Amino acid sequence: SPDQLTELQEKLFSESLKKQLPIISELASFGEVGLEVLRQFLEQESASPTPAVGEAYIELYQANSPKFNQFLADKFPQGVVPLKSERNIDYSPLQEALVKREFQEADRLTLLKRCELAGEQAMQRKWIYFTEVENFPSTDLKTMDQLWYVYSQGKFGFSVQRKLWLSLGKDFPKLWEKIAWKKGNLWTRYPNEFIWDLSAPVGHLPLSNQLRGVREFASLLSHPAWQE
Ligand code: UYC
Repeated sequence: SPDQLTELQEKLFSESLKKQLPIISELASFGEVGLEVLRQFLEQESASPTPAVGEAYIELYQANSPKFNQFLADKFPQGVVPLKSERNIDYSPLQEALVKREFQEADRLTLLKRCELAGEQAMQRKWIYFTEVENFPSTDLKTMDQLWYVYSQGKFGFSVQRKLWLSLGKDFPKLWEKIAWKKGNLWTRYPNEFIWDLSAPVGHLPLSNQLRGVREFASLLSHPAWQE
């Protein structure tokens, strides 16, 4: 009913993130009128992309309506997260995979982009030295982190992993359990044992392979980007 719609609309603009997310999915289920509310929300809130803004974008994108697709193409051709890079790296494939909720592809691209950031040799070897991570520009790390965070209802991203790691006193074994990278003595096996959707524990994605030790990931979580 129109009353119900008005109530949802008011709530959407005033509530905390946790309460906004279910409202967004409810609005999307109303069809055209609900999507119109999400369109307005996106226009008004896009200056500060939050996971609620990301969720509204994804709902409009997935609605497959010519009208709203046109709106997105005109107003948000690159999504809601500014794709800033100091090394001229194109983050649009990552943004696209995340919007389509193709998390395994997004994870693969996130490793690829880290190799691109590290340079030619890392591109060849397909993994990264911790010393290379120290030289990553904050801008690029923040772009990747924000993409994951905004398009995952706030569940995924390096900064989410860092927060958990700090809350566990920088104890990696505890972190592995918490984000389901290890169960007891058993490493979670790539790729099939990882959870490639939003039912995963907070901080589960993106992955950092531990085959060559923890230093690369430790360097990533200690990067000055997260203290700015
Ligand atoms: N893998 O086990 N992983 C790979 C993870 C380990 C291994 C890729 C994460 C433990 C091998 C990704 C965990 C281990 C390969 C991840 C995990 C191990 C591989 C693809 C839990 C054995 C093939 C990208 C911590 C005991 C490597 C990449 C190759 C691949 C991620 C084995 C994203 C988070 C210690 C043998 N694993 N990895 O980096 O060179 O290759 O072909 O962490």
